[in-house]
Amino acid sequence: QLPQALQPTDAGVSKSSHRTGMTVEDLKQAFLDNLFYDQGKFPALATQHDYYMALAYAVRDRLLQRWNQTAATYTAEGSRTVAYFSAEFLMGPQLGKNLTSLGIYDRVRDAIASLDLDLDALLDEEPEPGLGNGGLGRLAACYLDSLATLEIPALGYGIRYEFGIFQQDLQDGWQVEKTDKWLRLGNPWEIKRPEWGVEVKFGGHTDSYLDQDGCYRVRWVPEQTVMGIPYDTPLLGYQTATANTLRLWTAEAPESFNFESFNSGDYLGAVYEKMISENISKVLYPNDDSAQGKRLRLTQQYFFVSCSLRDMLRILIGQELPLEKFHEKFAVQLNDTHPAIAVAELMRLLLDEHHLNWESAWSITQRTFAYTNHTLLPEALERWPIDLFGQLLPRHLDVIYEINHRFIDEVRIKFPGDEARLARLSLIDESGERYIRMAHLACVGSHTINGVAALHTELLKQDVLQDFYAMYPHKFQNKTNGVTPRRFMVLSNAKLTNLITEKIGDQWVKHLDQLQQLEAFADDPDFQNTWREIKLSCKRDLAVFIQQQTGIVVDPHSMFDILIKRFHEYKRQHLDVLHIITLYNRIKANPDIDITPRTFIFGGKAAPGYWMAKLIIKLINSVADVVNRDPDVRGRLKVVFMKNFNVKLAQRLYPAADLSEQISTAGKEASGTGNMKFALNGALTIGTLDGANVEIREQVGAENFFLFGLTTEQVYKMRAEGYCPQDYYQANPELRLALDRIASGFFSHGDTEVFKPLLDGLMNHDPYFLLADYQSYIDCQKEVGLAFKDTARWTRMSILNTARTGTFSSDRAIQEYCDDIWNIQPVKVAQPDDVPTAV
Ligand code: TH1
Repeated sequence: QLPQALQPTDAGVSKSSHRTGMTVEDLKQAFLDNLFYDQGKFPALATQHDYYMALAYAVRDRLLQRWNQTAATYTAEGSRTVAYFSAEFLMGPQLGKNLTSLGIYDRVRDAIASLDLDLDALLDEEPEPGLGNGGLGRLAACYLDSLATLEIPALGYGIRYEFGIFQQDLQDGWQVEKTDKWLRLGNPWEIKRPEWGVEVKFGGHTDSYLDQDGCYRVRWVPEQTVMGIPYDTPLLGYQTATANTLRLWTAEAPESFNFESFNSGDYLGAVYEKMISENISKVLYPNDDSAQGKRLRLTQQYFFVSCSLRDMLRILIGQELPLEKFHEKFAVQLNDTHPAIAVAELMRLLLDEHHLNWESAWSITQRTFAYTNHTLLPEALERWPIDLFGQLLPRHLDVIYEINHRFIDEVRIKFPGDEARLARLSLIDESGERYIRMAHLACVGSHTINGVAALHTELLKQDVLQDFYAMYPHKFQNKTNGVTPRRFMVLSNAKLTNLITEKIGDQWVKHLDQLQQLEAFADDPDFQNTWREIKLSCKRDLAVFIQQQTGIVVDPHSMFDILIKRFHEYKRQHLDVLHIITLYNRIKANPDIDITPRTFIFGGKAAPGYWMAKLIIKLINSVADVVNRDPDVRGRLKVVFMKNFNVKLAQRLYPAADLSEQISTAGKEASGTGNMKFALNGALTIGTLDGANVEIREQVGAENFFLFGLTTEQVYKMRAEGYCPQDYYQANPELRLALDRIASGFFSHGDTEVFKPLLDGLMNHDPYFLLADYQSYIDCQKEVGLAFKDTARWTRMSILNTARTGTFSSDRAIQEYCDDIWNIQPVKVAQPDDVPTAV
């Protein structure tokens, strides 16, 4: 029951007019009013973008009604809340998503059509909010969707980067980066909340003093202050009234900034400081699965974590709850170690600013945080040089030393006399230059540590975190990743969505396990036909788009064989290239050879400083140029590189895929989530036993999955025994021919230098075992080609993939986090219609 002061939330607000109404007429009127009053335009002057903005604001009004209702409910009930801390949120465009959540997609299409406008064109106007690199950021976005849909009170906390992930362009087949000016034309989904701005301090030194009670205390005397200003975006659950919040922080200079230098005539000095402050939230670091030991990166991490914890304290205190209840009010999830500094910051806030003793502060801290690890790659493990850390956060360095001191004592008791173990577990790496190990801070400061797929969690326990597993076995859990079917099916694949709903009703959208009911139709010829027609129609749509974007004509009847993800050697895009070259060589040797026609589609960005990854992109484009033009190929092979892969483009690709390439070296990909999106859309997977592929194969059945390659154990063993890629090159004529063709300059206008670093790497080290896995991959691809020709069999396999991947819904994942880690229950928010109307 809401207290009087909060009831109703919309007292005095105009209702059931076009401001919040849901009829086609209401929506049309809202759109026209917004065009006039918000955009200041009338149709003769309006751009497509004006129309997009007018529609976005109309939709936002409907969101705000639910958002206010949600906020009032949570406040009145003092609800326990999840705070998801992440340096990345790869949200994707919001307009279509919100139309789906509100259930007004078709009505809005009609309203827009009645004005002779095209909804698809307006949807296309929305710039992608690319505030993430890849899987990790997109996972955070899927989880926020599931939290709202499951009616769990939640806040996403992160950084409002002015420039998100760079835009990828191609010049002569090479990647070139352009800055991402996503905010240039304004962002209609966010609301700035300057009244909730907080101060964040950096630098300086610490000193000790005696307080009034004669207690010895430490105080931080910082050197620099910046303001964190929150921008809120409402996130509506799928056909619920729950609208949670994504709260992203922007850095600004404090209001009183450098008054002295200003008054002393140093105007430029003052402006310089303002500029420095604003740099903090300027740009997303464009590295996926690797750490950047830069001062600005640590500054970003501390900035958003400090802002968020202070914001949570404000909420706690606003609800008149004591500090001792912090962990009861909030469950904080650390999305990798990027926000792990939160452990030290919460300690500092509780100790220095709220004067709790160490034991109480530590107990609250440990009961607040849980840590998700997303990678086994050593280059991704974050470590900060002690000097850098101490300059920026001197007080936190003290706190970390004290945490470490107490932790090491604990280890000593559990493992007496084991000095080597102490060194391995220490929060400080002292093997050379001294570093702070952020994963260790996260492990010690959290009550739960989880991996993101079954295999990944096992490898964490045996390998990267084995000493922590020995110390705290009870802390370890697996939480296999999931993806939201709302965006990656309902919004992006309307045709398949409608077919499924016709067959099994509409409850599967929130209970994805119900897709199992499709199994009954897997062999039904009529259903198979419709299923195939839909896939073909999605492929036709993509073919049109490919031609618009690249000029390349592709055959929708060919197999669409798709590899889309960030470029990384461990993901082995170049293994796919070796397959293409092998097929091409076979055609050249025997032009009439019978092969299954394929369209190879690639997409993905390389980190700007990752030279080898950029070279692989160049290789794909070079091979594409030759293969696509060669008349001998007779269109049987096409190679397409779609530039600037992002959520928007992803939504066009998954529905049109026949084959999903998941070909990382076993033991390297923590989970993968693209693999789930493909399978859900009825693509078959060719993959290694890596990450969530293992569980996907278990679910869909081995006979509906194309498995190849070494297992993790075999990879480890081979590495230990000394792997010699040359042996494979010598022993395998087709492999040799493929590599020799690249080396000869065949794909590079005679240039024998350009791909040399790539080839030398493969021949001499091949740390990702491409040559070892080559033949197994080629053989498996042959099976794929044969299976595709048997359309009834392929269709059955496709249907079964969709039917059996319900468990990879992010709803399942989030429910597990709620039950096993956060201990949190849903809170019902009343639908607007149920809300008593204001008098
Ligand atoms: C990815 C993992 O590589 C991927 O396997 C997993 O599915 C995904 O996270 C979601 O769990 C990672 N992305 C990053 C990005 C950075 C650092 C580490 C990882 S792990 C910047």
